[in-house]
Amino acid sequence: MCGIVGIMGGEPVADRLLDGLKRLEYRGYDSAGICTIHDDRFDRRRAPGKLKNLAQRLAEEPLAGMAGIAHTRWATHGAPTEDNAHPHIVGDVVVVHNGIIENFKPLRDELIAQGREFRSQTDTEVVAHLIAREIENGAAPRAALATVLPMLHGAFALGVMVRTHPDLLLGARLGAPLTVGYGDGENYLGSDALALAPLTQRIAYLEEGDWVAITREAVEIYDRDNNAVTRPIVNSGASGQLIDKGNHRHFMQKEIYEQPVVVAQTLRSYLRPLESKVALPDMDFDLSAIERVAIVACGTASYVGMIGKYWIEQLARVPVEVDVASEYRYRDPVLLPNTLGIVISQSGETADTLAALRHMRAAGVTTAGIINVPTSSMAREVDLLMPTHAGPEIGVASTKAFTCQLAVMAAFAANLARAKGRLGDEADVVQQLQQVPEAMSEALGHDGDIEAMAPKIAAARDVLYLGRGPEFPLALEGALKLKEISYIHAEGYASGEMKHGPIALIDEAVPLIVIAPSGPLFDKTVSNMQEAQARGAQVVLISDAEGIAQAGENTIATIEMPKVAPLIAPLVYAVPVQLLAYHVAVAKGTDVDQPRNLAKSVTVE
Ligand code: HGA
Repeated sequence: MCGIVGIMGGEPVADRLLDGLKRLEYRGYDSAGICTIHDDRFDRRRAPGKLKNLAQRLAEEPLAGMAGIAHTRWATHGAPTEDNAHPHIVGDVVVVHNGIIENFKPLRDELIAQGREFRSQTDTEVVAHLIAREIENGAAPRAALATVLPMLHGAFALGVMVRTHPDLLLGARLGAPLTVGYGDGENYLGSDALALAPLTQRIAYLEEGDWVAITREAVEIYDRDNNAVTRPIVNSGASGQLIDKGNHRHFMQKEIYEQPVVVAQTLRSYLRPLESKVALPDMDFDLSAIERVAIVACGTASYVGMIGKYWIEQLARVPVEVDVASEYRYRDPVLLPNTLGIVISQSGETADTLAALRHMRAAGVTTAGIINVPTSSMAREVDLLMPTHAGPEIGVASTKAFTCQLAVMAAFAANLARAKGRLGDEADVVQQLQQVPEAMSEALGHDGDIEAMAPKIAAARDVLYLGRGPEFPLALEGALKLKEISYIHAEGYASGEMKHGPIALIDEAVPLIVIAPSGPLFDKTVSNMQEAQARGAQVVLISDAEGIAQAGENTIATIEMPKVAPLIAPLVYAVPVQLLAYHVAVAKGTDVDQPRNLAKSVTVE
């Protein structure tokens, strides 16, 4: 979601701020802006739409100045227009904000009653007014910020500058990430280390409630009680190079193709092949004491949770419940003793999942996290971090993060099963998991077949996906992927559910994508598929050679997968499901990497 970059610099900042925004582009946004301080005045350029529009504005009217803040906005309050784009200037104060000020309405009413005028529909503008009001009443910038922060409810990362103090850059965070970068005669503020990578590798991650005063010479960090605190300065290791697409047309395609490598990389840290063991990172609690598991995640990650439920219950016989994070704490879940709470998130900053994690921790539950960004809020707050090693994922539609999360989930399920004395042949499990990268490569080998049949799906208005067992959540993932990037309406169903309603939707115009590896559930899935075929369904069957030989007749296409053990089938069958969505989107000409209305790191509730 939106990105913040700030530079208190020794050289002109506008181009570098724009570059920082480009590095945050992957998060998704719908407008952008930059404000600098120059000759004791603010100078600002903003533009709706992509960064190229802002770059164009800057080319027409360049911005001077050695200090400034910049922002990419994913609108939550007010349309993505130029007036609503950040930075917001009120009097001597300029503000950029990530998150939502939940109590903005009463604050705004109060400010309007005091005669203050608003120029945008954003919640953010109240922050600028509140700080400006303090400044007008004689407060110094730091004191003004410290007074205003406790008035704000919700989640925010803020960047603030005050015209009369051109050598000071302020920042604050609560519920949204913000980092400080340490340079040479310069210091920085950024949503993440990636944004600051060309400027510095020396990064401090602000903690919840922290605020910071940045000058060229120094960085002073304060906690929510305004005590000066130190936060460790770490080497971010983030690459200064802009991540590029290599030979691929889109980041999503590149990331789909990276999967054999990154899944192997992820599995490597969870498998000890020589000892035939599946291993988790060290933990200071006893897995064998876990009597139930509660998994919480959003979107694609929640389907990892659903697949994990099949695996954990089958292998370890430990009951699992899976919730979407936005519902979790509001349903007041019953958290029994000896529950392990697991959160799953690519960014580790997903606002709803983070809130669910905190809910579990407050209830005294031990927590674990399957997370791709090891410096993220969730990674730092869980009791047991189970990292994925997918590398930065740029495409908004998750692909490699999904399969790496699955790989970790499979390793976790096997560990829990062993701790419970129920794993059986561990060497066999290790061997199956080790086959994943190669089987994924083989699946990628069928890319051409999928590309060739994609136009048939691209013409559809609605598409249904069917799966059974662990392939049911994969059907949900297939439908979500297609919706996200091709804007075609799609739904996933447990194949046995078809005749309880969805079969009414079937006619020749509705393609039915059936995910059915041969194995114990195959015949039942095929019966459901044939019931739909009898009613005119246009079936695409994704199966192995055996399954296709048995049931591939009367389909509009078959996609052949290697024959794999049921445990690893969801990892392997994820590949054609992703490729299908990708090629359909390409055939439709949509913006694959930055689909409309979507954001990558969803830092608002
Ligand atoms: N609520 C603010 C900022 C939105 C945001 O954080 N997006 O990711 C706005 O709507 O401008």
